[in-house]
Amino acid sequence: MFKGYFGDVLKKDDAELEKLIVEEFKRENSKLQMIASENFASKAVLAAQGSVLTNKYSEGYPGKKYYEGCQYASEIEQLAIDRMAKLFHAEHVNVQPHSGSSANLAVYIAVLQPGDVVMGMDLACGGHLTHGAPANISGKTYKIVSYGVNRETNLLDYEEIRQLALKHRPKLIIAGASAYPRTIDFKKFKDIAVEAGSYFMADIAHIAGLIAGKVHPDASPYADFITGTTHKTLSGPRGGFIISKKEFARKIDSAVFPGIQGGPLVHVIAAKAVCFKQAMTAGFRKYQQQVVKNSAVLAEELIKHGFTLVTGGTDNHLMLVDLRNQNITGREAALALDQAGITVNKNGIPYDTLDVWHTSGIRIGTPAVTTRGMKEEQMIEIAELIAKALKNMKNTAIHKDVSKKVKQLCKKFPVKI
Ligand code: DSN
Repeated sequence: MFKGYFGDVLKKDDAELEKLIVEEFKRENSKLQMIASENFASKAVLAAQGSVLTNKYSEGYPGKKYYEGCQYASEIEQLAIDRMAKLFHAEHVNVQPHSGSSANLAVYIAVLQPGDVVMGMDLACGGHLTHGAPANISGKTYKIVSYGVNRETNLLDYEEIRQLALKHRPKLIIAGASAYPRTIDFKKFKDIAVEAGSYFMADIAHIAGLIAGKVHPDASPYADFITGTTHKTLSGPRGGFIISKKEFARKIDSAVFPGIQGGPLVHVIAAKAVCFKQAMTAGFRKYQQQVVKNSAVLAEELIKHGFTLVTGGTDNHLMLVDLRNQNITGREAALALDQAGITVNKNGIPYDTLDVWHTSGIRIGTPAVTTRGMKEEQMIEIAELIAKALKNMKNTAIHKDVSKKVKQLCKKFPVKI
């Protein structure tokens, strides 16, 4: 039976909570986790995050902390900064953002004034909430000009983005997405930003691991600011980061603290340091290559089973399945798959006519199953299981069989904890 890396400690003090954590682990271990933004953190990452460092306040930055007793907290933060700088060829790094959303907000606060024009990818076309969605503080504070994708190809249309930028002259242009299955051309974005007189920010939250593993082009040579998260393809702890050119260092640091945050999460920063060390290894590079290979095979197989993929396939760790030809909604598909043991999320497709609660698509990602050690052969099997489940929505016997096969597959590739 799974005990967790905390042994019996939690069980003795809080059996009720321990049980819930064990149940969650069982859920993660016995189903195929295919939400594209999720992954499994290593035991070392979990150990650092669950350490005594959670006890320490260390407001400020290494070399200038506002409390006493910060010598080790400072060293740990500096280690995380140095490792990240090396990994991403960065001039300046801030590892304190609690999340990707905080990282984005800090950049906005550092360089924008309320009412400034900002250009980001439309959430409905695969962008992120914090890139100017009306419900988010970004959409409420700045004048947002959203770009989408081409209606026919569903690809980013750089000429259209350029025209929009030249017309609106945004102060900041954001590249980056949550549901875009193709390579993003950061150089093209930079050229557009230069021509329009804009700052350029790349939000690499989804693809940070791919970039570190050199299977997606780097944004560092082009972006004034890079934001992201450490828990997705990087497979570290849940948290954010900002990379910037040196000239913005002071502005970025003071936007994070004291701008929008107080005490940094030293235990999370320590876990980020572990994750960055792991990301420098040859093994990590191989892992990222496998993530992308698995994604390509899964996409190809789904197409063979008669599914339509947005943009016709994938270059990265995720794919978007357009379910309109299957006559089911994204919500119906995601619920059915989860019941069968394959956890994905419903997702709007570009120019979706259904609302965000129902949607016409699902998003599928390979980072977590690849962390378990699954390869091309398993992707072929997973595509078959997905097809069986979605093409027989009312057949409980088939769904039971899929669920049984998923459990067998998960047993063969256990989550290492
Ligand atoms: N919510 C995350 C995702 O699933 O893509 C992005 O922040």
